[in-house]
Amino acid sequence: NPSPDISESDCKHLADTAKKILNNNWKDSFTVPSSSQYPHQWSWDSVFIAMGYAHYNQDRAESELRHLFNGQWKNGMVPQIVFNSTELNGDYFPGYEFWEINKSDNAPDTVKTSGICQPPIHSTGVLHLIKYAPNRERALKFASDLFPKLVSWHNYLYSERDPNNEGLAYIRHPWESGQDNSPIWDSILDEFEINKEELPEYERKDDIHVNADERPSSEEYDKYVYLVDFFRHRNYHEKQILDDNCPFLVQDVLFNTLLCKANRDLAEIASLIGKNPKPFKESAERTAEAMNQKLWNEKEQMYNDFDLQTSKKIQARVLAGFMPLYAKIPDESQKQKMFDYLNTHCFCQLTDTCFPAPSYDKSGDDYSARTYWRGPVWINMNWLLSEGLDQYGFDDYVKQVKNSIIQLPFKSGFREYYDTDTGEGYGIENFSWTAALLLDTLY
Ligand code: 9WN
Repeated sequence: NPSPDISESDCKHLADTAKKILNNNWKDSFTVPSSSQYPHQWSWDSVFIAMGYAHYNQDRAESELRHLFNGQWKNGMVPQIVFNSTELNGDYFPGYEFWEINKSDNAPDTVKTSGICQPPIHSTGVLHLIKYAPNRERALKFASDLFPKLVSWHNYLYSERDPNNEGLAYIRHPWESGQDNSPIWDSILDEFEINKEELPEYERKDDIHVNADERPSSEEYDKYVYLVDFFRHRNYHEKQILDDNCPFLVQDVLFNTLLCKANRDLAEIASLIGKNPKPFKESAERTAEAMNQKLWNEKEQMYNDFDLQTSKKIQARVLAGFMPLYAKIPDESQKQKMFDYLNTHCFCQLTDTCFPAPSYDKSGDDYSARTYWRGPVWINMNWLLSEGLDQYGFDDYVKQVKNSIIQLPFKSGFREYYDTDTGEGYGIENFSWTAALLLDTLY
């Protein structure tokens, strides 16, 4: 129990509640992030969820990933959403019909998915399963079965999403980053004009169960929809999307960090199952090097995203800028600079009373304590941060971040995100990855 203020019996109770939440969100062969707000399967959520199950329900962990990969596209893309066929009319927009993925030759024949992806944390999830699942032999067999699909997913990112062969994959929609309305995207979204008449008619559903002021703005949603419309008009043809000047093309720090880590982990999986780890090690090194060359910002003491349309770094002081720690990308001098900035009032200093770590620098004018990816604490980001800091020996801060992972649900329930100062919970309740990552932290 890394949380000194919570008794063993309270921890046990908390873990039981977490398992109940996952159980309630389980839909026969996969887990929804939330039965009301997100009634389908989401890609990176499922990996975090499988990491929790790994400790106590190997069947479900495997089923979770297998179901997700059933929706893999023919070109290797693992889709952001695999739709729940029994909930096609549930409270989620954009639903399956809107994506029109059948326009693409690469879409799966029968499985219903969206037409974009999410951060590539899947190989990392599979290695986690091998490390922590009770039956290791079985986990290795599972990893062998999934191995070709993991390889084709990584290949997709390096072949389709890296036109200049830099070792960095681009994302083409804020939803692909997993951090939908992060301030990182402001400069790009403000820049591109859309003609309202050309925008397809749509109705948001994300504000039915959650307060609208905790969600992205309507201007942001217009841009999200515009981009989906842009892709479907081009039949999800990657070259066409590039040639027609897709207004959103970003080499994102978190996405590439997870790609680098996934390659390191796929190399380890390969060794364990008798395959050649070399190509994955090489890809990891290439990506790490490219991130240090292109995305490191010495002055800001963190990594920045790169906007491929303007050919400029995007200077936004987001927590995601510290994530390369997770893939051991920073060297000794970089890691110290990053930590010196992280450990300030901007992101919660060790001596502060707040809960680390807010998703955005608290000193920024546009910091918002309760708006989605513009300030609140997210448990998955805390989990990645604590794993990263741990590798560099920042033990005190690791303790504090892990403490947040436990204290926040203890105090405010299993919410989607939390207020760093008050610990109040926001977004939807009974959120799956909050439950799964709490379990992983407690096990
Ligand atoms: C769009 C499911 C997903 C998470 C994302 C989070 C949010 C979706 C939305 O919910 O995004 O993908 O509609 O708001 O930003 O990280 O995977 O939990």
